[in-house]
Amino acid sequence: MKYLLKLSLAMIFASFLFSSCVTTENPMGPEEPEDGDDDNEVVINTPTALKISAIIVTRFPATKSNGDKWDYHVFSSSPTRRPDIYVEMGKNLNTDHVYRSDTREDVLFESFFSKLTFTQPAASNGGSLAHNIPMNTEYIIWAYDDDGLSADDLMGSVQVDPSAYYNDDNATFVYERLSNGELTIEIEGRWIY
Ligand SMILES: [Ca+2]
Ligand SMILES: [Ca+2]
Repeated sequence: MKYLLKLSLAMIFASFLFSSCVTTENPMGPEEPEDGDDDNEVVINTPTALKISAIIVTRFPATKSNGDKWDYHVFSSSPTRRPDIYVEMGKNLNTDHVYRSDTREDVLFESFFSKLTFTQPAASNGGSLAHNIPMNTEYIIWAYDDDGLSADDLMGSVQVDPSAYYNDDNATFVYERLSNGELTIEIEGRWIY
């Protein structure tokens, strides 16, 4: 009886040693690759910024809000009455703009597919594209009619909100159509991760 008790105690002790050996070995040992599971896991990346490379005007109001053509000319049919369009981008009207485009004179959209694509600055101090807009930051793009010596006419504006465009899909390219009233502006760019 005493012998059996000793034997069973010894076996319990041995199995305890064995199990403690097994449990302490795994965390110390090298990580074994798990087959299958890792291959199916999709890691959703979060962009740090939206890099805008082009601003494209696809629609603009035909007249000022009072019904007048954008520019005055003694002859009502003169093509110079059409707007001379440029765009600006910034956080708000009162801070420095990160981009001011060149101007397209006396713009007429010939068809539904007509558009103005802006990528170049007006001058060396006009900022530049591409420009990174950090996530959780909202920018505004204004469209103006360039009136030279007098104050330019504001044609409209749209808001750019990168966080609203990302769909947790690890996308590379961004193409968004932004509308406000009769102004439609499309932005082209890519996500920065
Ligand atoms: Ca004007
Ligand atoms: Ca004009």
